[in-house]
Amino acid sequence: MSRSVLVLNGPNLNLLGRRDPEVYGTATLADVEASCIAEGERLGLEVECRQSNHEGLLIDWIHEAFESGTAVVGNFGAYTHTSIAIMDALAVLSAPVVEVHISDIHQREEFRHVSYVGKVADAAVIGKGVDGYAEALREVARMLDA
Ligand code: CA2
Repeated sequence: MSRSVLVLNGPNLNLLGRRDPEVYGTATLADVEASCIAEGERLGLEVECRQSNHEGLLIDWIHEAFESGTAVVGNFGAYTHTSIAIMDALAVLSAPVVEVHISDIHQREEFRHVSYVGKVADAAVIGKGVDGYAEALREVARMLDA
């Protein structure tokens, strides 16, 4: 199976490190993406990182992953709780899909407790801060090596 992984970040995550540090920490998206590339190198994964505030573009990128057999590590931001379209796009992937949330969505407002992404992901790393992305990549490597 391919060892490529697409790390997708959804709406507002481009603002990481610039607002709400008590919830999301002080690392920027660039810091997170650099740590994903470094963890990928350690794990022998070819990692590419992208961020969009647009649901349709995220779906187009998931379709690209589908066509190329690429695994997805995704923090789809608030679309996690609303987007049946993203869930449907992820559902057809045969490569691993791991959901990430920086904060613990289950300890926050009730509307964040539902995850459509979680209904189709193979694993989830929730509430571990930005270190959760590296953990999700290790989870992908474990699944590919199994
Ligand atoms: O905890 C997470 O990773 C979330 O996916 C982040 C989303 C939120 O809607 C989800 O419920 C949980 C929000 C991302 C907002 O991103 C910001 C980052 C820094 C500053 C302001 C917003």
